[in-house]
Order: sequence, then C-alpha cells, then structure tokens
Amino acid sequence: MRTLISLALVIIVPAVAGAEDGHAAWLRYAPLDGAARTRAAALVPDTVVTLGDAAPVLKARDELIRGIRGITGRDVRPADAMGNERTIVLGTAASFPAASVGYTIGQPLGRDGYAIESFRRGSAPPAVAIAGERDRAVLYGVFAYLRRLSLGQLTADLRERSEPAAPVRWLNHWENVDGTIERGYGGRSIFWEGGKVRDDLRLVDDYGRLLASLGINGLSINNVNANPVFLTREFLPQIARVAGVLRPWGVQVVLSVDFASPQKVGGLQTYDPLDPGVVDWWKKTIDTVYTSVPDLAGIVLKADSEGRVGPSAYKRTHADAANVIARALKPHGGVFCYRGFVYDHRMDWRNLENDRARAAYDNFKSLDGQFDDNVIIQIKHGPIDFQVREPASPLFGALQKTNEAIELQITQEYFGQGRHTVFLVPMWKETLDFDMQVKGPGTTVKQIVSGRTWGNPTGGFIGVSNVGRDPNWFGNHMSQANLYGFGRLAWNPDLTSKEIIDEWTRLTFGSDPRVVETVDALQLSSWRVFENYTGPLGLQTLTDIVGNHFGVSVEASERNGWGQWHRADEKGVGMDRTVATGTGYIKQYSPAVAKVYESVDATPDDLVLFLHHLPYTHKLRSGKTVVQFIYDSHYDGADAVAGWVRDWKTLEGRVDAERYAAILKQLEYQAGAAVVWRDAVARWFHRTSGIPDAAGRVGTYPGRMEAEAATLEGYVPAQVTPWEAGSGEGAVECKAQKCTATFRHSGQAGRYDVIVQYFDVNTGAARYSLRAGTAGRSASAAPDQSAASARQAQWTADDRFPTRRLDGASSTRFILPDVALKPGDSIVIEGTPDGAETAALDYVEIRKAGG
Ligand code: GCW
Repeated sequence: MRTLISLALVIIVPAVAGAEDGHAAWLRYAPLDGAARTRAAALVPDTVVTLGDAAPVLKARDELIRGIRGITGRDVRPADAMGNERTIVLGTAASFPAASVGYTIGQPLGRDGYAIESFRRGSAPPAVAIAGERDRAVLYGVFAYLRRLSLGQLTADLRERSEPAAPVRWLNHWENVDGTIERGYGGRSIFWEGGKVRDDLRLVDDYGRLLASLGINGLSINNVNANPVFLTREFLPQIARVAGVLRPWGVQVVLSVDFASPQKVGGLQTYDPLDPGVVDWWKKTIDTVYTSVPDLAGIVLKADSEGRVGPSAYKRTHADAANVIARALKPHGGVFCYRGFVYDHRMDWRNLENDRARAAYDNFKSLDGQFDDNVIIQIKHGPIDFQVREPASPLFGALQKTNEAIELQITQEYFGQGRHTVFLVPMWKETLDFDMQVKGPGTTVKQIVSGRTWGNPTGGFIGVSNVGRDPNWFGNHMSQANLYGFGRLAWNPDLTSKEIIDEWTRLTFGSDPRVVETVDALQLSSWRVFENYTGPLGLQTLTDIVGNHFGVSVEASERNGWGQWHRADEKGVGMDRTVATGTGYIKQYSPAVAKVYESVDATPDDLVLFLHHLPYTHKLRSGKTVVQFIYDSHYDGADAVAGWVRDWKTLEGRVDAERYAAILKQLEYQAGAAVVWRDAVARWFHRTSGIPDAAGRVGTYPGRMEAEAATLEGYVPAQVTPWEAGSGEGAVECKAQKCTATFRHSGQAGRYDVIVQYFDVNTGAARYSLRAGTAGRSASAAPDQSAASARQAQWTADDRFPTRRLDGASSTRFILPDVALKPGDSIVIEGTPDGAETAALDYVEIRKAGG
C-alpha cells in the first residue's frame, strides 16, 4: 500500500498545475488580483472569430483563449461569425474586407505590423479587430493584447498600431549536432542530440511561442562555427522538421554554414568564391535546401576568424565571399549575414601598434558598396567581444551602402554564465542610443541598423540566445529578462530599460509593488554592479580570457595573440588607442566622436582605460585616482550584491517558494563570487602598483583566517593559479583519505556566520564537514533549536564550475549561519577528497550573524 501511495505521488507531483519552474517565463498568464481582475474580465470578449485558417492565425486564437482564461478566469468561445456578443476578430489585413465584419485596416501596415482596434458594427456589441500585415503579425497583435491585459493596461477603446523597427529580428544559436551548445548555460540543445534532430521537439514548440510573443522572426539552429553536415542532402529532413515546428509561430529557420562546404561536402577541389564550379555548387545546394525548407530566412557565415576558413585562402575579399552565397539565396528571398567578427587571434602583443579593436573596420570599411543588397554585415555591439564595457563598434558608422545588423549576446558568456544576474538591456541601450555622428548629430546606432540613416532596406537585430533544456531555459530565472529585453528592443529600440524591466517583472512575478520595485531595482543596477567587480573603467572583463571566460584572472589577457590587452604594469594601465600616440583606433570614428575620445579629459571614465593608457595616480573625471577607483568600485560591487541578497529575502512569501529559493541560492552564490573577484582584482593592482588603498581595505580582511595558517592534519599547501584568486599565500589541499584543518576563534564572543571559502573543481565531488563552537556546549546553549543544529554541517562540492584547477572559477563558499562563538572556540573542517578533487580550502571568515 505504501509503495502504491508513493508511486502515485511520484506520478502526480510533476503534473501539479502552476509548478513555478520558470518554464512559462513571461507568458505565465497568472490571474490578476481582485479589482484588477474584475476590471479586466469586463473588457475581454465572449467569442473569437478567426478569418482564414493559416497556422499562425490559429495559434493566435488558441493563445488568446489560453491567455484570457489564465489572466481573468473567463472562457472565450471560438465562433464562426460575429453574433450578438462581444467579439475579437483575428485575421490578416487582407482578410478583413472579404469577411465584411465591419472593420478595415485603413492605412496599410508595414512589414510585420499589427493593429488592435475597437470597432462596432451597427448596433452589435463592441468588437475588437486584431489585424496583421501578414499571418504572423496576427500573433504579434494577440501577444500585445495579452501583454496589456496582464499588465492591467487594457482599455475599452483600443487604438494600437505597431510596426517593428527593422525586418531582421533574429536569434543565433551556437548549437552543435551532438547536443552541446557553445557558450550555452541552460543545459543541452533543445534541437539536437547524438548527431541528429531530437525526436521530441516540444521544447522547440514552447520556445517558438516565447519568440513569437516578442516578434522574433528568424532563428539560426546551428553554431556559427559550423559543421558542414548541415548542407548535406541527408540532413535536410532534420532541418525541415525543426522548421515545421517553428513555422506556425512565424519563426523562420536560418542556417550557419562552413565556407569550405563546396570542398568538404561538395567534393570540389576548391571553395574559391570566384570559381564557377563553386558558384554553381552554392546555387544548386541552396536550391535544394529550399525544396525542404521553402521559407528559410537566410544564412549566416563566420569566415576568416578564430580558425574558420574564409575568402583569404584564395586572396578573395569578404564581398566576394558574401555575394556568392547571397546570389544563391536571392531568388528565394533569403538574406545572407556575414559576420563582422573577423580578426587575427595570433597578433604580436609586443607591437604596441597592434590592436584587435581595429579589426572589424579595417576588414570591411573599404568594401562598402561591394556587397549585394541581400547581404547584411552582422556587427557585434563593441569592437572586441561582448566585454563588460566597450564603446560602440566604429564599423556601425563606417558603412553607408551596406546593410547592417547589430549582434547582441543574450547568453551570458562574459557575464557570469547564468550564475550571476546581469540585466544586459542597459548596456545594449547605451550602444543603440550612441550617436555615431556620421551624418551630423542624430545618427544613432539603432537608426543605422534599422536602415533609416542611409536608406538601407534590410537590417536589424540579432541576438545570440543559446537557451537549453533547463526548465527555465537559462539556468537562471533572472536571465530570462535578457531574452525578453532583446526581443522588445528589436521591435522597438526606443523603449527604455525601465519600461522593459517593469513589463518583464510584472509578467514574470506579478504586480505586487514590493516585488516589482525590488526586482526592477536589482536588475537595473546589475550591469553596473557586475562591471564594478569584474572590470571597471573600460578595462574589459578581467576574466580567464584564454580559458573559461568565467573566473577572475587579471593577466590572462596579456602576452598572447588574442588581443584583449589592458597592458597593466607597475606604473599604469589601459590601451592607448589614440591617434596621437596610440594604435589610431579612435580615427575610425566620425571626427566629432573621435574628438571626445582622443582627449583623456573628455573621455567618460567608463571607457577611459579602453582608450588611454594612464598612470595609476592619474585623477579621473570623478576626482579619484585610477587605482583608488579600481579598489573602490570592487568594494562597491561586492557590497551591492550582498545587498541584493538582503533585498531578495524581504520578498519571501511574495514570490512563489520555488523561484524564491532558486533565486536566493543564485544570489548568494553571486555575492560570494563578487568577493572573490573583489579581493583578486584589488590585490592584483595593489601588489602591482604598490599603492595602498586609501580606505585601508585591500590586504586586510577582518575575521578572516587563512587555511595555510590553520592547524593542519593531512592538508598540505597548494598553489592557486592565478595567485590573486587565492587569499593569503594560497590554499591547502588534501592528498590523503581525509584531512582536517582547525581554526581558532580569537575575536569576541558573539553570534557569527561562519564562511568557508573552498574550491569546487569539476572532476569530482569532495565532501566537507564543519564543526564550529565548543564541543559539549550545544545542549545548554541552545534553547533555540536552529542555533544548536547550526553548529555542524556537511556539504558536497559537486557543482560543475567550468574548471579543473584551483582558480577563480572554482573558488566558492559555504556559509553556516548564526553560530555562537567565544574566544578560543575552534572551527574544524574535515575534507574528504574525491579523485582529483582534493577538498581544497582557502580560508574561513567569520562575520556578525546576518551580515
Ligand atoms: O565570444 C567568442 C566566443 C566564441 C564564439 C565567438 C564568435 C561561436 O568565445 O565561442 O564562437 O565569439 O562570436 O564567433
């Protein structure tokens, strides 16, 4: 009987309606509260009439019914015609006149535009038309309607017309057919597994729905580091299956290709873009792709970059390469995206004139005018590579006769990889709103990529998404705001960060004002906070550039060919990119922008070390010296994350328990990681510059006891690489079966949180146990149970941080809260290694309980 009951439970639990695992993201359609619900229920229709039976329009109808039911509790009935009830009519602009429902679109809608308009036929009850310029735009209109409903913004008289800023609103996915995702942090691929398409594509369907709600209309389904198998005849049915699932959502498939495909899978001797055989091969191959996927949106290519082959193999230009594929796409209406991310990663770092930031402009500027009209140059938002702070890429301003798209990275490669919360919209906005001043003032990046500045028809917004099979898509609930924000900006780049996050928070967590205020504030500050503890002043992300792009490693960027140099030495730091004395990068901007950047005093502090090499003692615009700014910002950043944890805790009971706990855990991790970053970067600059911290913090850590100074049984000293990622002189590790480190509390008696900083590498699952306080005291000193049980704890180091070494990525912490300690009490940690994971320890730190 017992077994039966527990079996039943196992089956029932996952089916519990409303499990808040984050999968529904911003489309939860949670019921509105009280009065808002009554108000909304009075405005929604009784029936929905659908004009035509195109799949996106039917999806739109189902979505409308589902959304209204969730938000207001009312059931809307599908009907064949308008009757004597309140009705919503859904259809394309063209379908309305023929249906004679009493509504016509009037002024035509452009592109993917939609209209949501109230109307009345004779004395019939009020009706609403949701009309789209094309099928998928009906979906966009319905999602807009439901967004209003959820946000409590629906009114009785609706007059909304909306058109996207640009035709290209695409995502790129860096997915491999084996199911892995390059720079993906939300689990394995929703598309691929074991070399082929997955049998179950329900997640793709769910994803298509999320994308349609944002107006995203294209999606590349394989890595730009492309596997040529995607262009083989045998593979086409697999692509067609994915396209078939996305099509009803108005999302068209895009393919990434390998430029050597004519040779690798076509059996030709060459892939020279000017060779007639190659021209012919591309044409035939793309014709064949269109027989399987007739609405393929286009192709994306990464060439001559990071080891990918390209036209340089035959001394051909990027335009030669782009046009050969673009011409094959042209008869089918396909668009070709050539990535502007072309640079040499074997540059000589000794030559102070070399500069990776110049690469995109140097590669493409002279080719302006040579690209066919269905070619887009896809440009990363900054000149390097998604670093925490970069200026707008000068290439945006350099091309006048060429279509451009901005590439924004949604997946948080350099932004904590799903383990840190960083809302990227404010950063993207800074680039989109940046005035390149290429046609006088008023030529912002968003206008240029929308094609408005030079009248180029085919441009837009491309986001690298890389969601995975994790229930919440990203491995971090808060990261969903980046996909949401990307989609909203791609539709309307004039929206503010505040508007976007406010919508997202309400749709995702509901409209409790305390929740909205807390989450909005946290998200809106998060980029600055992250920058403060990972790389302020335009230093770029001070991470392990040649490795995992996750942990701190200040010098990893230096003395190698990758060109992400900051050139810090004992006197100063920063890349001199001036025209006068540096690499000349600044000349790539319009004279008006260059004038600002060329002058140290005029350059904003945020970018100053990206553009200038300065002594540590240089006074910034803020009035602080460079080095003091570095110290201060790192402390500010780490303090801010600790503050988020406290803020989040005030939301207990206001956010569902499941997401509350997951986000708390994520923020607590982030708070610890920010301390690792803070200490590492501040100590590195302290040691290198020899200049003390005016506030006396760097090098002095109250309450901290280094493991190497503890009483050790079995534990032996170990090096942390880079040195700055380990506190004190380094760490200790256990190469025996079991080891013990004993620390002695020498401070005052009181209640403390005991923080154990240890290393969790990904090669095993070492175990730790901790005993804090005096043995035998617990019984008498604990009327309060939690304190009594809090004196001991065990945990396993089984997180999968992206490293095998003791470094900034594996350094993490365990906190035993609220422990009573008196002078002389011991804190004993026992470590049990697991294979190559050596139960390593960095330090123990005690802080006032609840701090
Ligand atoms: O940021 C770098 C990433 C690579 C990526 C490359 C690119 C797909 O580290 O993983 O390759 O950019 O954008 O092509």
